Formats: sequence, structure tokens, C-alpha cells
Amino acid sequence: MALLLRYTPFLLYVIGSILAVDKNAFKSCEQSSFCRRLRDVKAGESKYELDLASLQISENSVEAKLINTEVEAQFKFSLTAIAGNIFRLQVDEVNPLYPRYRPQYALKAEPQVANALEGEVQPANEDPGAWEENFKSHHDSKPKGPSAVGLDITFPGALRAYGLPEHADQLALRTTGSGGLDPYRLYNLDVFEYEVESTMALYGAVPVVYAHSPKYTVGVFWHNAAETWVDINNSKDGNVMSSLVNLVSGSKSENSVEAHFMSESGVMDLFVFMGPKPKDVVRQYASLTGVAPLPQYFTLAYHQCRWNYNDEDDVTSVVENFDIHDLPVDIIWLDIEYTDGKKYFTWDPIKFAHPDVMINNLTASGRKLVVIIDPHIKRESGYFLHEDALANGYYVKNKDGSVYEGWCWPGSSSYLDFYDPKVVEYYKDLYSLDKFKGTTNDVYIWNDMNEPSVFNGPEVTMPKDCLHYGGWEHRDVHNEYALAHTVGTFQGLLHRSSNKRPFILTRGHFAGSQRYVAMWTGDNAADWSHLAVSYPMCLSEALGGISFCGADVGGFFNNPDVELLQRWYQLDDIRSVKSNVEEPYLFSEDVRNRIRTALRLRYAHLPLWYTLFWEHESTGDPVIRPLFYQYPSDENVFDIDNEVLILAFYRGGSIIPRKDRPRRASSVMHNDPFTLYIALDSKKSASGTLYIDDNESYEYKNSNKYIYVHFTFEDNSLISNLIDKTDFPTKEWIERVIILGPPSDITSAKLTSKSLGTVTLETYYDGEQKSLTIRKPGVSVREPFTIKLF
Ligand SMILES: *[C@@H]1O[C@H](CO)[C@@H](O)[C@H](O)[C@H]1NC(C)=O
Ligand SMILES: *[C@@H]1O[C@H](CO)[C@@H](O)[C@H](O)[C@H]1NC(C)=O
Ligand SMILES: CC(=O)N[C@H]1CO[C@H](CO)[C@@H](O)[C@@H]1O
Repeated sequence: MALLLRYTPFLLYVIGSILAVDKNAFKSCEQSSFCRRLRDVKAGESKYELDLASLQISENSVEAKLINTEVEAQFKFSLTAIAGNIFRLQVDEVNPLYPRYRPQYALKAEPQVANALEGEVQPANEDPGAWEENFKSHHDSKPKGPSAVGLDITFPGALRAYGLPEHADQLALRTTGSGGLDPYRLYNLDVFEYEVESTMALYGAVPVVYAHSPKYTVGVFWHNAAETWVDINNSKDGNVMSSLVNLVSGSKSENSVEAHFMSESGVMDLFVFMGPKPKDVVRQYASLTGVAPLPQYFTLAYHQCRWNYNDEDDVTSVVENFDIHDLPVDIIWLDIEYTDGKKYFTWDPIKFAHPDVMINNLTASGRKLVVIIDPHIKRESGYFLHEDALANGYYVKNKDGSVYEGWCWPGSSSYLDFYDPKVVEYYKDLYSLDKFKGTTNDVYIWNDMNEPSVFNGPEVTMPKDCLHYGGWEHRDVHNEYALAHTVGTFQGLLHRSSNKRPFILTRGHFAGSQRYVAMWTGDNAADWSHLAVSYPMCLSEALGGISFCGADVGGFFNNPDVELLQRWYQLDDIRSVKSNVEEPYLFSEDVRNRIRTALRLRYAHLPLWYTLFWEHESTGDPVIRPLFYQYPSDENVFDIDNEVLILAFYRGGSIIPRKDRPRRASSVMHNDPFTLYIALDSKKSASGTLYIDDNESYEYKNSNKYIYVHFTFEDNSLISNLIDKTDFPTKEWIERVIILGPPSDITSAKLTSKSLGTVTLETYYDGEQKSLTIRKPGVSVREPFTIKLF
């Protein structure tokens, strides 16, 4: 979202820091009283004792009283086995004066207790001491006074730790500590033009850490929505050589990683994932917080977004120009200026006088529209939403019970309280076609500024003593606010059209957001460091369950030079949800041609992305993966975060389904034929998958209307089979097969299938490309077949 000096109170602030984040605007650990205090607690100084007389051990849990020796407070400690090789550790006050907040939306359901004695929970391979928690914890209990919680976790033997998005930093977590780096801070904030290589808080918070060694991987999820700081101590930080020496010499590795979680309030509720491999911990985390449901096909294509398209003619001419210059585009985005005076769910009566006609124009050419809807509401009498919210008490309150007022794009604003179920009911209705007049079922939503951003608030957000439904202070729920907002939007879009998968892009996010939204990395800058950091940022989000992550192509702030822009488009994969730069047709012919080539390549790979997203929904495996995830025992890759596995598309051993016919939008590629690219490995074999459905509805789930094809190449034969017993009446067929690094002396190929019988196919070698092409198999993707090379 643009921060283009639109409001005077903010103007002064921006001028002083136009080229860099203003660090003084945001707190350091030293300036946060609870962080400073908790950081100083030393291991020997714990005030907690476990009352062993109270110990109760059942088949799946251990419970005991924990006594604070300083204040008169009793706590209940419990350790429970959860299905899927997970433990849950909880500490709560026995007789709290005030209850402590538990996040309401992060978990997809209440975790199922496992029967540990039946062997469901196995200790991680190799090393039974994979994690230890030290109760050098703080657990304040003064009524409405300090209520911080902290916990130290040690991972003996670990060489690296990953996780804790969102930070503009490298993927492997760095050692923080007194005198050195500030702890990783998780506190959703609107930080414009953030700096890279920083542990400062950004727009989203996912409190999960994975500790990794060549032998095992374990993880912890800190289930708390309050402001959180995490100190990491990787005792041999970055020293891969010493651990290699240990391995080679056979001596026991002395490495360990410590994570010290510190939250301002809330319960202590920790999930421990026992691995044993990266794939397992990520799946274990997904089993608790859920996966991203398969998005609509078009959402994976190219999005054009700019601040700001001014009127309907602007939108029409942008699309026309894309067509004239033969550049594909699927979605046009409208920032806040489409509204009537920054009132959401309305249209500017002059500039956007016929939104329905404009939208139907777009959809007639196979495109969709995304419009922005933020959670702040303009305080203007006569604005229906403001009047309704005031009359029904839908806004977040000050601590004295009056309605909270802050400053945002519309000027004086109040904020909907999405923790109140009545507000969610009301809000979801706003998206229906009779309420949000002028929209159609082809309009999707961009939820921005939902950290929430408050220009005149402390650290550009809401004061912590504001009150939410249920009496919770904003301090308790802060990191979950954006998630609560997007749950409302998601329900709204489902309510509007129950058989179309919603598409929502959010900036603020929390653990579990993946079940509702895609996210992007906010207001990045047009420079090489921001292009580079978008890789580790999205990889970290993907490990934290949020695979549908992108960065603005070309950066949001400043104008990229042409070279940077070209590279951005060329490296563009699914990380870029949208582009925020000048439309590509405005560049010189030379640049335009290169951008066109890059965009066409992206469109050619849409079937692959779509397949990966479906596989993500079925398994929890991230769509983009860092190298250590795939090669967990190869220490040389532990620090590589600028290569995403999916770029290694054509790694030997893979079969990639592509649609190579250039088109203006993904919606007109539906019946286009496939080209299969087969990259052979050293054993001259390869395999791959392809998923196809109606690309927009829930029929794939409700009536098994999809096909899932498995391709294998072995012994000079390509075999295609359907994996599941399902069907989808597609007309798509195989137009061509291209084998990279092919066997030599092939002169022909024979295809055999039920409907075609056995037919001979033409083949030819391309000496330059070192490939063999099999022409026109002409077989439907629905039908199992074999192609044998002779
Ligand atoms: C990290 O842990 C090591 C080993 O326990 C210790 O010597 C070192 O002081 C710690 N570093 C910080 C920054 O706390
Ligand atoms: C819709 O498309 C027609 C035909 O191209 C054009 O004349 C008209 O201005 C468009 N209307 C809007 C509101 O975009
Ligand atoms: C992008 C895409 O392929 N869109 C298609 C989705 O499916 C509907 C109905 O099958 C088609 O009409 C779209 O063209």
C-alpha cells in the first residue's frame, strides 16, 4: 500500500526517513520493559519449582503443580502427547485473577490427544534429547500488571535454526544476544521501506522455530498472539567447517541451538514437533495450523497493480495496451482511490461511475479485478458502515470504553473489532453483491493495513490498552488481528459465492493465515538487496506454512533501473504475487521483449504451480522449498537461501508439464495442449505429476472432479497413469514430448492407449538443445498411455 505522503501529520515523519526505515520509530528490546527483564533472567535464577507430590501421569499426559517461590501463585504444568509425533506443553495459572488469552484462529481445530503408550509418539531418531526446556522462565501474575511469559528451549546437537517469519533477513536464524543483535521481534507493524539483514518486526508473525542437524530436525510452535521477542543462540553460528570436522573425525558435535521465547502476555502453550526430518516437522506444524487450500488457477498468473489506476478509462487502456503489446495479464488491481472518499465498499461516483460495466469488460477479456478493503473505517457521519458500527458497538474501544479513534488513509478512523462474532457476521455480509454494489463474483480482495496500521499510534499501530470483545486488551491479541480480519473477508467471499474459491491478499498475518489468504512482503524497495531478500523471506514463510507468498515485482518504493527490473521479471516465480511498477509496455522494445519472454515462461509453467499447490493442500509440503529441506544431511546447503528448489525445475529426474502456446490470459489456455519436458537423470529415468480440475470451484473436493496424473520415464518408455480413481472431463491433450539429455540412436516412438491403439510417432533430435522431440502423441491427458522409444 502506498505511503505517498498523503496526510500532513505523517508527512513530517516521512520526510526525515524517506530512504530508510526510521529505526527510532520502533522499539528495541532494551526499550521494551518486558523484553529487557526476561532477557536478563539467568538459568539458575528460576523462581519456579515443580511440586513432585502433585505429579499425575496418565497414558498420554503428565500434569503437575508448578509453584512460584516468590509470589503466592500456583500454576498447572501439563505435557500432552498429540497425534502425529507432537507434544504440547502448557503452563497456566490455577486461580488466575484474570484469564490469559489463547489465540483463537491459529489452530485449525483443537489438537487431538494421542495415546502415547500405543507408540504413536516416537522420540526423534538418533537423539532422544532432541529438545529440552529450561524453566528459567518468567511468568508474571500481577493482576493487569505485567503478565509476560518466557521459556528457554535448547536443541542439543542442532547446527541451524530456521523459522520465525516475517523478517527481512537470511533464512538461517542468526545468534542474537546482549551486546549483539536484537532478538527476532514478532509484532505486526507497518514498516515502510524496511531494511534488510534485520531482526526488526515486520507485518506478520509466525512463532515457529525448526532446529536442524544432518541427523534430525525438530521444531517448536509458540502459540501466543502477544508481542514476542525470540533470542537465538547458535553456539557455533555459521561455522559449518567445525561441524564438518566433527563429523569427519567422528567426535561428538558440541553444537547446540537455544531459543528463548518472551511474550508480553497470554498463556504459555508450546507445541514440540519431533521430526525427524525437515519434511516431517513442516507437516507436523501443518497438521496443527492447516494448509493453504488450492487457489483458483488465475491467481497464479500475472497481476498488474499500481498505485493508482485513476479511473475506468485507465483500467480499460491498461488492458488494451497489454493486448496490443502481446503481454499476458490476468488481474488488474485497484488501490484505495477507487472508493468514494476512502470509504470501503463504495465506488467513486465520478471516476468509477460504472464499476459493473468495467468489471464485465474485464471478465469478457478473461481478466479479473482485485480491490483493496482495509480494516480502518472512515469516521464520517452518513457513511453507512460507520453509522452501523457506532450504533451496534462494532469498533475497538479505548480502555475507558469509548470508541477508539486513530488516523489512517481516510483521516480520522475507527477499527472494526473482528473478535466479536457479531462483527464478523455483519462484515461478511458486506461482500455480498447486493451490499457491495457494482461488484460481481469476479472481484477479489486485497486486505492491507491490517497489522493494524494507525499513523498516529505508538509504533504506527493500535495502543496496547485498547479493548476488544471479551475484554481482551489489544496487547493480548495484537498479532492475530490481521488473521481475524481476513477470516471475516474469507467468510464474506464464500457467502457471496459458495462454490468459488476465495482469493485474498493480505499484508498482516499470523500462524494459520495460510488457511485463508496469500500474503506479500509489503512495501519493499526497488533495489537489488530487496530482490535478493525476497527469496529467504518467502522460503521462511513457506516453512511457516504460508506457501502463497510474494514480493512486489520491481519493488514498491523508488523506481528500479531497467536492468534490475528485467532481472526481477526473469527471476519471477510464484514469489511475486503482483507487480507494482510501471506497466511493462512502457519500456523500450528491447526491455519489453525480455519481459514478455519472462512472462510467457511463467504462463507456460502454470500447470506445474497449480499441481504443486494441490499437492501442498494434500500433504502440507511447502510449494517452494529451501535446499536443506530436500537435502537435509548435506551441510553445504544449510546456508543457501537464494535458490528455491522450484528453480531447479529441470533438475535431472523430473517431468514438467507445460503449456507453451502464448496467450493473453490464463483463462484462454484452459483447453490448450501440454508439452511434457523430461529431464533425465544419470540412470536415464524421470518422473512427475500433473493435476487438473475446473480451476475455480470446490467440485474437486466435493465430487472428486479432478484428475491427477503420474508420469514415469524408465527403460526408454514414458508411462502415464491416473493416481486417484477420479475423473474430470477435460479436453486437454498431449501435443509434444521433449526429452532433455536423451538416449542416443532413437529413430521412432510407438504410443499405445486404449482409445488410440498403437500408433507410430515421429521423433527428431535437436543437436543444439541436446533434446529429442516426440511429435503429436495426440492422446488425452485423461487416458493412461505408454510411449516406447525405438
Ligand atoms: C551462547 O551460548 C554459548 C554456549 O552456551 C555461550 O558461551 C554464549 O555466551 C551465548 N551467547 C550469547 C550471545 O548469549
Ligand atoms: C467497456 O468496454 C467498451 C468497449 O470496449 C468501452 O467502450 C467502454 O468504455 C468500457 N466501459 C467501461 C466502464 O470500462
Ligand atoms: C484459467 C482457466 O483455465 N480458466 C478456466 C477455468 O474453468 C472454467 C470452466 O471450466 C473455464 O471457463 C475457464 O476458462
